[in-house]
Amino acid sequence: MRDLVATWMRAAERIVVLTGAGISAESGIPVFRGADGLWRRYRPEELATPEAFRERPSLVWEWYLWRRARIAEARPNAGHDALARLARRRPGVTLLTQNVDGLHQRAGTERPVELHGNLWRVRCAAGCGMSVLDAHDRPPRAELRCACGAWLRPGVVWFGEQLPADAVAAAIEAMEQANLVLVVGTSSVVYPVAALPAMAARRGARVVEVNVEDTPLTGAADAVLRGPAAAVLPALEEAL
Ligand code: BJW
Repeated sequence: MRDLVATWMRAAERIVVLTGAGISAESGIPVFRGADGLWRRYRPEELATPEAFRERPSLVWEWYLWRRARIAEARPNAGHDALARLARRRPGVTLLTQNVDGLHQRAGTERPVELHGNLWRVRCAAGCGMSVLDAHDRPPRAELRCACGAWLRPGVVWFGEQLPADAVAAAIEAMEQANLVLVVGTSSVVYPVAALPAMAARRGARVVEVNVEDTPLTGAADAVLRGPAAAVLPALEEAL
């Protein structure tokens, strides 16, 4: 199966890679869903909402600062590295990510399209326009209040919020032009991102899933590479 996918990739002029939390799993970053997805007794779905932040901003910040600390200690893994090399070697590769951890950038991928924001960004929760990217090598900002007095919030997309319009536009354009879509380490249950591969498939693109288990996308994929991204992606690169 891997050699067949490599053949498709060699022939594809435009490749879109769509990643989710699974690609960072082997860097030690917990995924959202499943047994490892819990933080204390909360499910991510209970914390990643504007309502949770309105009701308990300190608790939500505590979760994000805990995640920042884990991510700061983590390193990009062989899967991130393989994708960064792929994008450097092949001009027609676009990397879309749902991840907010910044590990693709740290692996050397320039400007991945961040569909759910970035956890190192903070912005004013009241929308005064303040938005800043904290440095990765410094401790997270202790001051969680904006100069206007409102709370600062993580610059990520919570349930019920719109995705950044420029990222969505870039993702749709890439999907419309793709010959092949590689969907890596996502449960494919969170919309609108979960609908993107089908958009490319309708226009004739091949869809390849890389995951350790079945997802709602699996049945519709043209090929499935079963296994951890940090092993599957370097092996695929070798076969190219
Ligand atoms: C490995 C591995 C290894 C493990 N190697 N693989 C249509 C239908 C139904 C519902 C909706 C719909 N449209 C919108 C909705 C509502 C909602 C939604 O989708 N709900 C569903 C859950 C039912 N969507 C939204 O609310 C979105 N907004 C929106 O649609 O706005 C519309 C609007 C219009 C007008 C006005 C206002 C609004 C926003 C969604 C935002 C999602 N945010 C989060 C949090 C981000 C910040 C943060 O990080 O804290 O994004 S939730 C969380 O899920 C995070 C992720 O990016 C996202 C996806 O998760 P992901 O990456 O797939 O991770 P997991 O854990 O689910 O899966 C990991 C996978 O890896 C698994 O498959 C493992 O097997 C695999 N794996 N190890 C390879 N080593």
